[in-house]
Formats: sequence, C-alpha cells, structure tokens
Amino acid sequence: MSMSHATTFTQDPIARLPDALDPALLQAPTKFRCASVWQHDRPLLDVLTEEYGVIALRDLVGTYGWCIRYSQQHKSDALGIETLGELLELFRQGTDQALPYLMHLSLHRNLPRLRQYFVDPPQFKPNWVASSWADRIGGPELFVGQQGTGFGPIHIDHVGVHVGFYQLSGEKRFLLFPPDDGKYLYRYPGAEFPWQLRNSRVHGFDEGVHEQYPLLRHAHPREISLRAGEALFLPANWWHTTLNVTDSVSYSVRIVNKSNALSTLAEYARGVPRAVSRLLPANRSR
Ligand SMILES: O=C(O)CCC(=O)C(=O)O
Repeated sequence: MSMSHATTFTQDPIARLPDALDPALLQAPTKFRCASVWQHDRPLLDVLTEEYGVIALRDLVGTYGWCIRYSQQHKSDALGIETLGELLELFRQGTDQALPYLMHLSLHRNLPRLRQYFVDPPQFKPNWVASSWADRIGGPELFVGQQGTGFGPIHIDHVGVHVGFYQLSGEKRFLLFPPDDGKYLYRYPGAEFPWQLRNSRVHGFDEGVHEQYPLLRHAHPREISLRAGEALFLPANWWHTTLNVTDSVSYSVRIVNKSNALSTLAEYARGVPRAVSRLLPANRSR
C-alpha cells in the first residue's frame, strides 16, 4: 500500500467530503432574501393546477405520510372538494370558507415533473438528502395554507436535520425556541423518532398560553416572519411552530451534510431497537 493511500484511509471519511455550509448558519436561525426557489417562467399555482390538479386529495402523500391532518379532513368534506385542483381554485379565489392546511406535500412523491424547477439557495447546500431516495428525511415539500392556519404543536424535526424554509407568497410567522428550551415546553414523554413527533403540548400562538403552561416563562422564544422572497435557515433541533399571517404558499427542505450527518445517523440507529420491539407479536397492538 502506498503512503498516500494509507494516509487517505486513516482520515475521517466525512471530513474529506466538500462542505460549504457557512458555520455561522449553525449558531442561530438566519433569515435572508434570495432568488425564488421556483425557477419557472409561469406562476407555481398555475403549473401545479395544470399538471397535478386532478390528483385526489386522499392520494396526496406527505414526506411524513399525511398531507392533510386527520383533524382537518372535515373541511374538505364539508366543501365537497376531492381534488388538489379544486382546493387550489378555492384558495386562489380567497374563499371565506375554511380550507384544510396542505402540509408536507412531497415534491418527489406527488409532483415529480415539477421537482427540477425548485432550486435551493446556496445557504441550503450542500444537502446530501435532497434526492428522491431520501424523501422521508429531506423532502422537499410544499405548504399551502389560508390566513390563520398554522402547524399547531411546537416541535423539532426528526433525526437532527437542519430545515430550510422559503416563502413563495404571503406571510408566515415562525415561533422558535433554542434546543435547550425543551425542558420548558411540556414535551410528551417518549415522543421520539421513529413513531412520534418530537412534540410539545404547547401550540405556540394561543391566547393564555402562559397561564396554562407556566414554565414557558423561562423559555427564550424568538419570532421571525417570512414574506415572499425571504428564506430561513433553521439549525437542527430548534423547536418551532408556524402561523400563516396571510394566505401563504411556502417551500421547505430538510438538510443533512457534514455538519449534522453523524447525529442524524445516530438518531436513526437509536430508533432501530424501538422498531424491532414494535415488530414483536406481543407489542404489535400497542
Ligand atoms: O410551514 C409550516 O407551517 C410548518 C413547517 C414545519 O414546522 C416543519 O416542516 O417542521
């Protein structure tokens, strides 16, 4: 074996991979303006309606499974709408009727012909999980929500990913808490990957939340609003939730690269014994 080969072999394999992520981005959530991630000469919702309007809402797939929360399905039932095109038409008309919040709409799984027109800003790169094989980890995905809709529970995205958000139209408000604030956020016990979201009981923007959850007074919340043309880099393990201040269309992608790949792998590995125990016949009904 030559000397140079031996040297290469002993180096940290991850350290040798290119990584242009700005280390400053890892310190705190960072908002910035950038070119639109939608790089097509026609508006996104026109193309979306034309190309994929016929898809049934019940067939839409989110990167985590669902696209419309079970608790919101009654809204489309009440309106008698069944397809993505019908939902988008009402959304664009600015209907007064309540539409379900379309979340986590996976580009790879639902909209593969549009995937090529979404181009991430340099701040979201390198991203080792942006390809279709890693859809469960990385997305990317779209969110379409009326004014007043929002994500709901404060949460951390699974397996230590960073998250990149881009606001395509309208305004979205983010409520953010640093990773160490988990102890003040009334977490559900055992709420860990792979079965449960890493969720808090708190839905951030509710009235009277401090009376109901007094420990929140010790937390360190930050608010950031994104308007069309603005992006947010959210480092791994920051707690967050959202509120659509106006009708809103946004894009997001989860990011793994040299900065967090080992912790992402470790979190996956921690999930394996739990996955195996779930498969055991005695635990199947739990
Ligand atoms: O865009 C939203 O409303 C919420 C997105 C979010 O919190 C997430 O993907 O983790």
